[in-house]
Amino acid sequence: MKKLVLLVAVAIVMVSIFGCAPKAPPTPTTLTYKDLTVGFIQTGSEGGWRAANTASFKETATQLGVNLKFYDAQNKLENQLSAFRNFIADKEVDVIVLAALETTGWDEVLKEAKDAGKVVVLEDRRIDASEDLYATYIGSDFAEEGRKGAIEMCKLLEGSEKKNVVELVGNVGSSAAKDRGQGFREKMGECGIQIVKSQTANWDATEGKTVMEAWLNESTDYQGVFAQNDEMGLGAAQAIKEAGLTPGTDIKIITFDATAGAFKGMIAGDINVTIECNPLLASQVFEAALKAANGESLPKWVVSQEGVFYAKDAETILPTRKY
Ligand code: GYE
Repeated sequence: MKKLVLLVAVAIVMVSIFGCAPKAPPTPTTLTYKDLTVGFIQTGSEGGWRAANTASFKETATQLGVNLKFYDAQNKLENQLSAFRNFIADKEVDVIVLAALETTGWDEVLKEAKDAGKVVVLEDRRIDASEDLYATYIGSDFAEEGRKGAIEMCKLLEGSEKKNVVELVGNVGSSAAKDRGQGFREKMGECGIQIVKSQTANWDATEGKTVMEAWLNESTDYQGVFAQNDEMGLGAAQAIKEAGLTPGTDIKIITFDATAGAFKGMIAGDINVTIECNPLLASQVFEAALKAANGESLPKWVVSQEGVFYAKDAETILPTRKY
């Protein structure tokens, strides 16, 4: 009551001094997708998963009418950091979307973005930064994928006297590589799997082949390949064949992503199992970007729902796959 009286008193004074009522503060306009400009910093263009992820952003932006400024960092962290600062300086950009190459090194630019009032949404890869520096992260639980991978490798090596597994790792420092490796190691002990070799092949088929060739030149006493993505697994399968062994039989192979390439590899008998990782994240990311730009608070992590696919089902399932 006291407050109301005070307000009325102020209004009367205002009208008497200025001859007009105080203006109501402007109501913030609710942005729509057509008002939204998104600066998207992609890792690069490595492999089938990345191509599907990029395509989902370009296609969905066109469908929704979002103004998408797309930046391909060519797998260089310094390129991502400079693009981030460019988007902070770009008055048109409302939201910065980041697929981080590495988990560390982001605090400074995130603080700059916050000071500049830019919304930041993480997609695909998580980072090691304080959650109040970004609106939300939309992406997979890579550790859970790793755990699934170990469980599947245990099944494949059931009854095998030895369980020597070699690990083809993604780009060093990325959350996908770190967390898949950590998740796999959490579970592998349950059936006595040993990781006897581990090296990065940067998500690449050719590098995967080269690294596996080098290992096979040293020894052929391996029972499994834990390839952190499809391309590296397909490269390893090629090396195993050229060493006179049979991939999928003499040496079991599990991969991650479940791209069409993995399904073809499973149909060919080279790959035994692939753990799905969903690249089609754009519609969720744009929805989150719009909500955050309109001041809505969001859950800090929106986890992708993903499955596991087996060689026995590959022929039937491949025609239904979107990537
Ligand atoms: O597994 C790999 C890509 O971040 C989940 O990056 C993604 C990974 C994916 O290069 O194929």
